[in-house]
Amino acid sequence: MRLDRRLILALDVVDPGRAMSVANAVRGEVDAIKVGWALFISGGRSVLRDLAKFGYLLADLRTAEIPNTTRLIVDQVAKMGASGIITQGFVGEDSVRAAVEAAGAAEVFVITEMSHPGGATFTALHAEEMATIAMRAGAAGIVAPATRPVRVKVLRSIVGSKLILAPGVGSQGGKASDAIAAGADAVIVGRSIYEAKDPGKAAREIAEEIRARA
Ligand code: OMP
Repeated sequence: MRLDRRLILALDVVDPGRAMSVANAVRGEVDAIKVGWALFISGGRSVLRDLAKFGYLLADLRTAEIPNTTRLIVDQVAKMGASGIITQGFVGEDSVRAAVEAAGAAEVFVITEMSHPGGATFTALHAEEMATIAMRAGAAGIVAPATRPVRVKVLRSIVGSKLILAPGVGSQGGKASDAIAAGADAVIVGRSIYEAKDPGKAAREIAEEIRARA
């Protein structure tokens, strides 16, 4: 993943037409577009294929499965043109490894500690182990919480030069430049961009905030 803006849009809208218009509005302002289950269920494979034409498509059809099922799912996702794929870390090393193998040329990012309050209940307790598993399995990087920059810093010490993508900015209370200062390579931002009147401007402002402190 090439990170010029250090910003990834989480395109969590359900209407495929709106998805295309937001993607157009942020063209050149974000490094990647992340698509999750909501848009995939409503728009199907074609919406993913169309969004892949905008550049780096990060498919967040996250798997939490046994290795064989993980392999089947990730293989399908990679064939839809995804450049990156997100998977859960709590499933263990064999499943994460299956995702990395099935992804082929696509990069795999492993979720460690989740950004929402509930993420502190279970995922935070094992985040270091999940980051270690991600590294052993050959992942391109991890997902870590922008809502807890101190945890990003801890996880950075485990993943070395691999990528850390940090969601939880804006609507969840995190600040983009805090996450980057703690060691994240990029932030993942959804509602603060796609719900803005001018999504392009909202994305530009977040990238500028990051740049000003870098
Ligand atoms: P906003 O809260 O609207 O900015 O969206 C955040 C995006 O990041 C959503 O697509 C979430 O599904 C995703 N996300 C988290 O918010 N927290 C996590 O711990 C992990 C993810 C993720 O893996 O993308």
